[in-house]
Amino acid sequence: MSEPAFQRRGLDDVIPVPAEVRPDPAADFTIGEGTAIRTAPGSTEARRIGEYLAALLRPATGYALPVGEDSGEIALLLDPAPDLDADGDFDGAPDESYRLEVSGSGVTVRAAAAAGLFAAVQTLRQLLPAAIDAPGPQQGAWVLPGGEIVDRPRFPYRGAMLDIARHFFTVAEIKAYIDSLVQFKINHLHLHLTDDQGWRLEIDGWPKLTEVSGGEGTGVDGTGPGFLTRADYTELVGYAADRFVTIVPEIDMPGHVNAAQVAYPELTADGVAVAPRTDMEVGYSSLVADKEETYAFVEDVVREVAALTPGPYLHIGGDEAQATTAEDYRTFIQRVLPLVAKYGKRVVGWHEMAGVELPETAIAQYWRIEATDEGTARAAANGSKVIMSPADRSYLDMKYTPDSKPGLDWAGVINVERSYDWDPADRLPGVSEQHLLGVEAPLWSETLRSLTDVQTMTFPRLPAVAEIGWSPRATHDWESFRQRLAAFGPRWRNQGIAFHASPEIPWT
Ligand code: TNX
Repeated sequence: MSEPAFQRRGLDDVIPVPAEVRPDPAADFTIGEGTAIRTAPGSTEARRIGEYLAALLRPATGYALPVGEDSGEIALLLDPAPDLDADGDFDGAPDESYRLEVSGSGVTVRAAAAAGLFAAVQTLRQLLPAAIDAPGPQQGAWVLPGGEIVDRPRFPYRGAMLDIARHFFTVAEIKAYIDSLVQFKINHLHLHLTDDQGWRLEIDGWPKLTEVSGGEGTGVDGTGPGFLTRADYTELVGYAADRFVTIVPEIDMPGHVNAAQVAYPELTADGVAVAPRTDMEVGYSSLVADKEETYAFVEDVVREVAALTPGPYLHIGGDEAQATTAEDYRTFIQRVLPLVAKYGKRVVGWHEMAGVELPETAIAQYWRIEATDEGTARAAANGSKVIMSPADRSYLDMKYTPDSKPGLDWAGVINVERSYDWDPADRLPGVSEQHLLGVEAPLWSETLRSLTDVQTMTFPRLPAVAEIGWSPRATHDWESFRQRLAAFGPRWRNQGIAFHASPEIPWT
């Protein structure tokens, strides 16, 4: 029987492209029947990542791939001071950094922290043929290209956002989404939990938020009901953490609150109930800045969300508050900022929040399409970090072409080249490399109805934003990116992930 040969992969055929790659074609390693995985002695974290790697490789190889601490050709090692700086120019946070060496006798990964081993495993996965992602045994040689990779992130924050307010997605769907994202070294998932059309997180003491505004008939067109119980949310946070993803919860205020006001009329100016809304309008609802009930509500919600969230961030929205006067907006934000601090979290807000004086710990997320933004620039000058999410580049809910579906087009149509060919350090005057916490690709769900829709909008544009966030700026190259992206067609088909087969990419 002749084994169909798999295409040999290149050591730099990875997304995001690694910082340093030194191929050695004479040093390929082939994973075989007897290959084992060896993990750092005494580390339960390294062991867990070894098991994660084995679970990824077992279905397609059909090999046993035992994981242990004593022997094995694939070694995942923790090293407090791995040599990660061949160029002598690296002074960033080392947690996600790693060194990966493939030689004729095996693979050695070294990292200072478990997050680095996990990042290396994602690289290793991509170095194998696409058939590695098939759900059952495949015939062929599992060759890893020889040589050495030394890799580290450009920015500490590389995020995606999912809007589960306009359309709810289940715990299982969000877990599947996380699994699809971590392959590209995404390390934050921002969950947009509340909006005019729905409230999706159970809050102690305010049961009607989810009973009423998470129930049947909520979401755009009334087709996206559902909510996360506290237990669901906790389960998701844990699932994400196991994959080195930090959940960033967003409670959008003072605008985008119709669903809260439907459930609790005391949150309106006149205390009279408002009608549920399932249309796509924005900018019509507002919490009331000069009513104490507002802050009792906000404090309960902030306390609760902070208690459920181990990560450092709490996102308070702050966008499109057209129904709030400028004075009320300032009053409101200045009351809420200390509340977030009181419960131990660092505030993130859409950049409109930067119109108000911010503490330097606050983070502004730029989302518009304009070429300048005074508030964001001022916040950066005052020491605040910025997350770059320009809608005309990074919004995953924009259409790919004028007639592609689903999607919106208010920020333009965004093909793959447009999502790749920009740089966050050039986007706004006054906001440069050192002001950036990182990048995020938001996915709003007004037009989405299924996980398939989520995947189709995300892939292949999310990998573009992921590469901008991880890889050194000097490596940025559209021609190289589109060639590397091409290899993901069969990978995603094997993983059961829907994607937009953009004609810009020479899919294999
Ligand atoms: C603007 S982006 C919004 C959202 C919409 C989105 C649709 C932002 C902070 N606000 O309310 O869902 O456009 O693309």
